[in-house]
Amino acid sequence: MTLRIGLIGTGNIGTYHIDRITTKLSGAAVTAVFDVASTRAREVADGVGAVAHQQALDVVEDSNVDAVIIASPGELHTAQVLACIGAGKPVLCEKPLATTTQDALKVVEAEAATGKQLVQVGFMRRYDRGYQQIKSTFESGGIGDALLVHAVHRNPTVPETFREFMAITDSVVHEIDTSRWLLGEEIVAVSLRSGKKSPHAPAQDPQMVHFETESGVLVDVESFVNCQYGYDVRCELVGTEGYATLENPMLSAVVSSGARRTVVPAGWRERFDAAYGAELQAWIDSVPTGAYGGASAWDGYAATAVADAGVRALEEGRRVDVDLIAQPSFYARK
Ligand code: NAD
Ligand code: ISE
Repeated sequence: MTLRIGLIGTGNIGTYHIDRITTKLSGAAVTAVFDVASTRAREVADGVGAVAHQQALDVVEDSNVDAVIIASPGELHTAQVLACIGAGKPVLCEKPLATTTQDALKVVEAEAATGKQLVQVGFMRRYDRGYQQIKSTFESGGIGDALLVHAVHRNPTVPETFREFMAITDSVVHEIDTSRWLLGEEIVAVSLRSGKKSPHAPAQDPQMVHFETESGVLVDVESFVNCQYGYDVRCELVGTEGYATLENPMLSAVVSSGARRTVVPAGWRERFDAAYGAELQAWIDSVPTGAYGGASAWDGYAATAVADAGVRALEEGRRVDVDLIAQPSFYARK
């Protein structure tokens, strides 16, 4: 049976997902879309034989839509996810689940009240083979007990509208999720350091972000979103008996004149293309059973709470504790 997907937000990643569902993945078709940029939405809809609706909620309520993908700007996610929960429709929400901890909590409470998992958050790094290998090595005891995580998140450039806090809420939120997921424990405090500013950046950049986890693991993240040269994501989990490290996939290499040159991914699409595909296919396959393997609403809530603490740490120039509610039993497996 073909899963009929409605998609809200036909921008950058929304069209990337639509193209993949339509041309590369199996078991699903896009039947409805909405975007406030209505001409673009209609063009996208026409291209895949979908309906272009007048409002986001029309997508959710469309009887030809079994499940929804949300790819609109982050501040709209909560209302759109709550509408999906209200309609009893599974939803894959791009990160972040919400832009405030209070909003993320509303999603957790609404979903838990239904007694059924409907929400998955688009933290696609969980589907990257490199991250998965680090996790399986760690969980099998191959490097002992976790002590440290070193991470790097470099983007080539960001728009002029970039402000410091966005590096945390938009980019480092991925490291928040991967740290929690790899270690299997919550982050309890955040602090930040800024030093010399890149002349290419519209605001302070790079920034060093530090997390502390429940068991005392220290995580450092270099966030550098104007590095100019490409997209570079690194992660090393250091344990008591060894370490597991991410190797960026090599896209190609040229050897000439006594030197070997390899390609640095241009952006997140190139670096995580396989992960986005694996994430989407797994979600499509999971909808009929409800056994989702990706990040849950709880994970989205915890990530938002840590990001909020990070923004406060930035604004107030101090270490900030993360304020999480006790995990509802509904999310216990995760
Ligand atoms: P974008 O600006 O390219 O696309 C957002 C789209 O939403 C635009 O087409 C815009 O017109 C539309 N929109 C605005 N208001 C709307 C509304 N009220 N209802 C419906 N649509 C509306 O942004 P993007 O880069 O595609 O990012 C979208 C989301 O995806 C963000 O939350 C972002 O963080 C996330 N994202 C995730 C990844 C990842 O690696 N997982 C990568 C890129 C973006
Ligand atoms: C973007 O929104 C993403 O989620 C990418 O994965 C991330 O690397 C980038 O920094 C964000 O802007």
